Amino acid sequence: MHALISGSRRLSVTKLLIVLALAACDSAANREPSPVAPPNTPTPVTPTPVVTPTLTRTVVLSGLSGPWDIAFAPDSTMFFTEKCRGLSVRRRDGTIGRLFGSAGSALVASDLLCLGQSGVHGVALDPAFVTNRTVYVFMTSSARTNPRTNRVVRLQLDAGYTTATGRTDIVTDIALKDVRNAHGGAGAHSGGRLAFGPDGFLYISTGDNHNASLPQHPTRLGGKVLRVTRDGTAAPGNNAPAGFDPRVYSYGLRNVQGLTFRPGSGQPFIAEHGPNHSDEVTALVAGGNGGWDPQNRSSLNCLDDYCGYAGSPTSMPMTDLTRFPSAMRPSWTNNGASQGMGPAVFLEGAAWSAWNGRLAVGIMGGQRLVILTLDSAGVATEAVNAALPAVRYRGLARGPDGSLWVATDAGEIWRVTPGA
Ligand SMILES: [Ca+2]
Repeated sequence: MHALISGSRRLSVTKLLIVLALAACDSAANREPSPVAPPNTPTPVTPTPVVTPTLTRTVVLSGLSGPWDIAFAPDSTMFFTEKCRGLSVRRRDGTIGRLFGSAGSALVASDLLCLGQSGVHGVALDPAFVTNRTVYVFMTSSARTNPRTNRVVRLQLDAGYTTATGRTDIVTDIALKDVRNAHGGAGAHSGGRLAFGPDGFLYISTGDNHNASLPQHPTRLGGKVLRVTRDGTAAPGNNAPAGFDPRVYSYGLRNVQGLTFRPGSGQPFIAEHGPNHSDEVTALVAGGNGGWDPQNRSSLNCLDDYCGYAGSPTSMPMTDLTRFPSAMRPSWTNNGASQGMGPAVFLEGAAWSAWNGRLAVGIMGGQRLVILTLDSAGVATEAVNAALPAVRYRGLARGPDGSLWVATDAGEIWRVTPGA
């Protein structure tokens, strides 16, 4: 059983703010600007004071097993996934039901494979959920395709949120790291976030599997963001390059686990882990290349032909503008650090005051929640840490009332609201 905890804690944001000096930390040129700046030298961004909301944090669920993602029905019913268990629901009366996944679920997925980092990841509700009761789940399957794959399954729920039926696997060929290699165990770098865009299409994030060829591969679905219809077919307007799988919306990505849409413009933004440097937030465009290409190169000593952990920000960049001059530039690079940047969601609503419209990004290794201010072009101009506990931030979601929901690797789900 999941323990319900009603405790509530108020935190003062202002006193605990850490202002990160953007675009200024790692560059000697920026630390010691010359009197006459040479062309192309970025202008250092001066952190500015911000009026921050007071945050109230409530632990809603605890004792979960690897909670990964959260989604809401319009009636405030909450869905959450646990990596090795599957999809569960928290009904409005607070009761919990296991809908889909391992033994004990209303609908058992006998092929659910919990493998290292992989298992059940993202959950998204159909935009017409109120009428069609349809949800989508990203899962790793043991089905003996060769190799095994990640997939997206579609389910129908009953009115009382007690059963799941009609499983249909709408995307079955998302790359999975099937076996261990020199860079770690099987199941690594599966991506796995799901979200419907304001355009009504389902976006699916994937990962590079520690497989060097995937991010730039035209037809294998690793290191990508896919954009599909409810049936898993390619959405119109993906603008994938000639020869690419038409489901590909963006490619050249590493391990995308943050996926959200900017209020107003509707532009998708992603967050992905860096290797030993440079986590990245990137604003996606249709057909865009994220510039990640960890394929072998003679200048680096690459184990198992994967250069993703070799080299430096210069020799193995997250966005390789030498190989791909037109690659999508990152909005933010976590000041050049790699801290396991994962989930992301835009805050929305007047209650957030100064943070309304800002991008919340969860960091796992770094154990913090970053609030990014973006300019009209999507470039981060300021980053502050939210005054919240130091935990591994695994999942973020926006509730129907605008509240921020957080899934942590400590097995908790929180509700965070602005104001007292
Ligand atoms: Ca990139």
